[in-house]
Amino acid sequence: MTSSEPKTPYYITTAITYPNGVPHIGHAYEYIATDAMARFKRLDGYDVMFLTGTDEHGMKIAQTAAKEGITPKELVDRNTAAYKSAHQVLEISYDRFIRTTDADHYEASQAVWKKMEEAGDIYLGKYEGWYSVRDEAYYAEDETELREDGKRYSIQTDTELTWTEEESYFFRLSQYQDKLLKLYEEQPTFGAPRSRFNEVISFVKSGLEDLSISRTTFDWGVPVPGNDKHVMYVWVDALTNYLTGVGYPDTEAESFKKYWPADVHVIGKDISRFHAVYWPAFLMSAGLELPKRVMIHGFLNNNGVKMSKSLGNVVAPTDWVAQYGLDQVRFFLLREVPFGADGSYSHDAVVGRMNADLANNLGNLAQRSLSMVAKNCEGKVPQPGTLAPEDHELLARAERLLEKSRAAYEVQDFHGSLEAIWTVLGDTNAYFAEQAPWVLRKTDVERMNTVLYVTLEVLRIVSILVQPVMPTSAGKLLDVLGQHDDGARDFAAIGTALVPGTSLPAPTPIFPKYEEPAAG
Ligand code: ME8
Repeated sequence: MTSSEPKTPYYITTAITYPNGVPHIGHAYEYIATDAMARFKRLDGYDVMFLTGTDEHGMKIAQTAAKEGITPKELVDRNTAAYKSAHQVLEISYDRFIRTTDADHYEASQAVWKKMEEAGDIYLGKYEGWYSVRDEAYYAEDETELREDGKRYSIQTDTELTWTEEESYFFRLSQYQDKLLKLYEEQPTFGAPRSRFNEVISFVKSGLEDLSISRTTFDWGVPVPGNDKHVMYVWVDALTNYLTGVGYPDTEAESFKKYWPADVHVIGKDISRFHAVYWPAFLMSAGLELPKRVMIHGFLNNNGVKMSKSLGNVVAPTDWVAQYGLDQVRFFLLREVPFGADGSYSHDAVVGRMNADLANNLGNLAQRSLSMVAKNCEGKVPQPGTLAPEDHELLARAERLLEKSRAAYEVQDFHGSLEAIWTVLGDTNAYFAEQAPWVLRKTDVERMNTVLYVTLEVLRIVSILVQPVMPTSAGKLLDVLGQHDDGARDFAAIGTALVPGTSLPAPTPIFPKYEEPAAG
């Protein structure tokens, strides 16, 4: 792509987190994956807009604040600061951090509401059900039980329920069943991975009821236009963040025209229904284009056990970064688990990846080859002789990694891209051992130069391609390979080659082995 051509826009989002607690490794997983995707597209020449943020309204926030004896605004100000600082520690390269309490977001949410109302999809009705005052939540009949005292209780929270009828606005979701099924048929990759998307499709096929979209029992939310007694159901306002982030309701704004519809919403499996059912229905109703893809990732568990405060096994991402290093954590999370699947983490699994994949296969190869260049080639990229078939073969395999990674990232298969890269690193380690340049040093200097050149070339391509996952370490590797941030690190540079004679800085080890701290 030449610089005169406009870049292709690419709009990617994370879910916006509820700031009623502090960030854990599951949130970090989603941020890091989305960040890797955004960085990949930037390096591949796209004009990327990356949105993340916090979902600050709703009953949960209001309740947590009440428990702590502070206002909801005080609570979200405090906790959102913790999320922002986690983003900083994790080097999340977002373009905007949206808070749903931002003024422009109120405007966007009310505009979407009005559009849905104009379309005839919103009506005032009555919400009836078993209501827990303590939980401020309704429960379905099968979530309740009648006990010996003649009263009904929530099975989940053990709270007493009363039959309640509340005025509520409804969205005519029932009218969207056929339209949604048509969407899923016409765009089979609207939701991914397929197994998770199939669950959504079955849910829609089983029939849709109209959705209650306002509340009157608390006021921490976006007021419903024209009726201040109601605030919007938090999901209506939360989903709208994706529009606010690019300038809605100003549909003529440059950012809106450029970036909407979003290329991909990255979310976890617990919120697929909101994103793949309610959200497209709201957008169809408001006459707006639909996102191209909803990528549903799995959940991370601690040693196979669900993270929970009561078990005390919740990992703070900042603790992990302090213990293992940021790029090590980023690499582990994206390499270990295929993105759509559930995954487990443990100390041993992280250390295994750090020592085998990073310290040995990549770090050690770089250190050994660059030290030889420093000692035997005056610290300059050596001049290769005629390439042997095995040299051509290895270089071709490394060059093919760009296409393989593009195909993998297109479907958020970070694991697949890294696996392919590490396979080539394995081949390169075997090549290095077989060619034994330290022996050639005495027998055939030209061949030694060729072997070192080919090895550095593979390292250059690999370093360029792992930048989205490990920005700092890949940058250091590119530094010691003499590749500066002047275009030489972009994917377009993969088709170029190291220039023999280029002076290289003294090599420094980049991926240390993890050593267990001494006991006691
Ligand atoms: O759902 N492993 O916010 P949230 C992996 N505000 N991902 C996890 C996880 C785990 N153990 N736990 C949570 C909300 N997540 C709404 C979103 S979007 C318009 C509104 C993921 O703070 C979860 O699936 O509960 C979601 O994608 C994100 O973290 C935020 O979760």
